[in-house]
Amino acid sequence: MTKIANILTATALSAVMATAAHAEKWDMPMAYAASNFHSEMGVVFADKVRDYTAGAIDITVHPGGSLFKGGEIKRAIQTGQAPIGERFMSAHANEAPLLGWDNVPFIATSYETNEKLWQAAKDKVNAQLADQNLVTLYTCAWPGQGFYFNKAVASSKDTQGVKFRSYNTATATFAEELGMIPVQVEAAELSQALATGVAEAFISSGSTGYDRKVWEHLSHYYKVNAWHPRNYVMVNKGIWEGLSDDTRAAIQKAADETGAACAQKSADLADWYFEQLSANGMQVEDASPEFLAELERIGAKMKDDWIAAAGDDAKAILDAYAAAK
Ligand code: PCA
Repeated sequence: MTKIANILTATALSAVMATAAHAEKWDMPMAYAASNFHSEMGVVFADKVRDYTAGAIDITVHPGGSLFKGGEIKRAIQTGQAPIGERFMSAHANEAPLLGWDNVPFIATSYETNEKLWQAAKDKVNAQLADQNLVTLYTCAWPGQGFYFNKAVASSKDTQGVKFRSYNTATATFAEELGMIPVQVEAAELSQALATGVAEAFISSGSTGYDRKVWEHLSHYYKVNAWHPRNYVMVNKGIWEGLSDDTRAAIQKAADETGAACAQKSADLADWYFEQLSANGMQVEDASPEFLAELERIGAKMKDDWIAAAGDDAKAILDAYAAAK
């Protein structure tokens, strides 16, 4: 009995070792907190990939900017320092304006319209990323974006001179138009920036405010739903093309399923995050009509700026979106 058990164990072990010998180990840097839904979905994706490729691709997720900082992740993948990773797409609009497609204020203010906008933008965005040696596997929207402050704000009269944490060029523009002083800070460093007074306001979803426990420093959240920016999981194009057709199909299946689950999770959590901000003492309110009207005026200017920067492709995306709406 023992002998048979030993033989079985040995057989099982050599099977595991044979798989392991062929397994490719992939490190996957991600920028946001381990407990954030994007990062949790990264782990779901890694598990599915391991499963669907029968262990051939073994992904280890590194959340919170622990392997590469948020701002370094895309370059790390382009250059093959990491085969795969996740990043906030519109953070790259400064180098490729088209990648700011999801950051144009008041164009797509719900998950449904954001998905329509993505369908209109997808081919052009993916072509742009392919030029940069990247292949997108899935994207996932954040909840709607609104403003965090350390005081009540009714209009731009209250925002003059406020130090504002931005996460890309569009949010820096937004801040400047409101008389604020932008400073770019990664979500991973946000609590520290607020604690040290480097920043005293920012725009984001309820998700990042919750992750970073911003009620320790700030008092008000104004719902605006200005846009739903997306994170995307991307793979180095050369590495992707070096895989067998079967492996690529297995990874893409994992990506499609994870993208859908992540979208659902984001929508499910959106209001829950607001409840947590309130429960921790923040005032969570709709922006006043006066403030909103100002934001919409600024938004219209930002849309024109985006079209000017991204050119005909931007126009084509907005036209296709308008036709689909
Ligand atoms: N949270 C991220 C990006 C968008 C969001 O909701 C952040 O603030 O960095």
